[in-house]
Amino acid sequence: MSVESNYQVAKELYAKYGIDTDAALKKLAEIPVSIHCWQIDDLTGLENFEGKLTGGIAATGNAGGKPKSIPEYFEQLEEALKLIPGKKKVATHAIYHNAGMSVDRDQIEPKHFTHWVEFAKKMNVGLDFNPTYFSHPKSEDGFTLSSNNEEIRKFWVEHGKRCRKIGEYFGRELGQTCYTNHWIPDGYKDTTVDKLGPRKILEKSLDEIFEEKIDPKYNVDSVESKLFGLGSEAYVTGSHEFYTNYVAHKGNCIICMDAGHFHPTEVISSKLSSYLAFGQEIMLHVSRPVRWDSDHVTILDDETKAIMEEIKRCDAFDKVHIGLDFFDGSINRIAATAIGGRSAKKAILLALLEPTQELMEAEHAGNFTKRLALLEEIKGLPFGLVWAKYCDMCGCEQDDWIKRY
Ligand code: RNT
Ligand code: ZN
Repeated sequence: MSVESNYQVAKELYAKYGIDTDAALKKLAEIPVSIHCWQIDDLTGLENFEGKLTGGIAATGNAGGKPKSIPEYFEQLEEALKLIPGKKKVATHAIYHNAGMSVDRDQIEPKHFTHWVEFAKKMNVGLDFNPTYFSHPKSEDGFTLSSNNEEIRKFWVEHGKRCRKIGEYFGRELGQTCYTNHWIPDGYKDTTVDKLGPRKILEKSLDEIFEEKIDPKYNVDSVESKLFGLGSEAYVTGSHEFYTNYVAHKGNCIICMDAGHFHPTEVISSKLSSYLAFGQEIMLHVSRPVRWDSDHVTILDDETKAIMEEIKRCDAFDKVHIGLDFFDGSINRIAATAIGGRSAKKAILLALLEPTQELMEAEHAGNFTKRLALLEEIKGLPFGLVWAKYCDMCGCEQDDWIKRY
């Protein structure tokens, strides 16, 4: 049985439910997934290969093959990207500049990131960006943008400002908007008395960083909240409520939600519509928390499927920007990047193959029996055959690649 004849069978079966698989494949090809660059090297960065990861996040595991040089790093990233079919962006981080330790974070400039533009052009991908407010001596006491030490706060404000200019440079060079995501590790380990103080400082720092208007054609900023980190279990300055209010009041940036940054039974899929109701754009870090913010590789699990379904149901693929964020050092890092990217794409395809219109009509008519019955029956449709066709269309291996790892 060939991919094509299998696809024809699938096409017929989906058509019975009113689903046009050709249209779904066409739409899938237009939706970019932003692949984070840091699974390849456990978030070490190119700034300092001996650098230590701090900020309350951790890549555990010691699988071999971690890149030891800049060329090796890009070779591996390229290999991973080739295993992910369809449209992609790459999200890079400030510590992936090419100036070594001689240029501090408050001095970085677009010229230190030309290698990323070259790589993006070669791979035909867009770029997203992230300031690195961690893994640095000036973040060691646990506070950056919300620090009450003015020298430290200023240093990180300067970093944030410069990162937006790098985002703008990426956007201009590649002709597509760069989403620059600001995540800070700030918080306290134990019972916190002054919870308001650091948040007022953070507000001021963000106001300063976002003061300069940058054309949203080139750069849009997002702010990423968190519930807790290692060493900031009791209090995190940049909480979800803080950033939600910041975004709504200031209108100078958008929210970023990471699937691993909430209470264990709290899901981001159910939050999307509340932002979309107000016309807001959203940045996502699709990750997989296992009991805590563990940053396991994204898979085709219930929440990843629910996220993509929700975007489809809200018709918001142009408003919700899908990015990945995980780092697992216990398995091959190239394969880990590929597995996460492919799983996100699969989840998008599944969502596109949903008979949403019919489900909505049933719901609006009060026919909840039909809604549930239909939702359950479509789970048996041969989605894998459509996925195989997609990989084929994109010139991407379906499963042969697994043998190499
Ligand atoms: C940390 C945040 C953040 C980082 C990246 C590397 O908890 O999720 O997004 O993972 O900046
Ligand atoms: Zn994240």
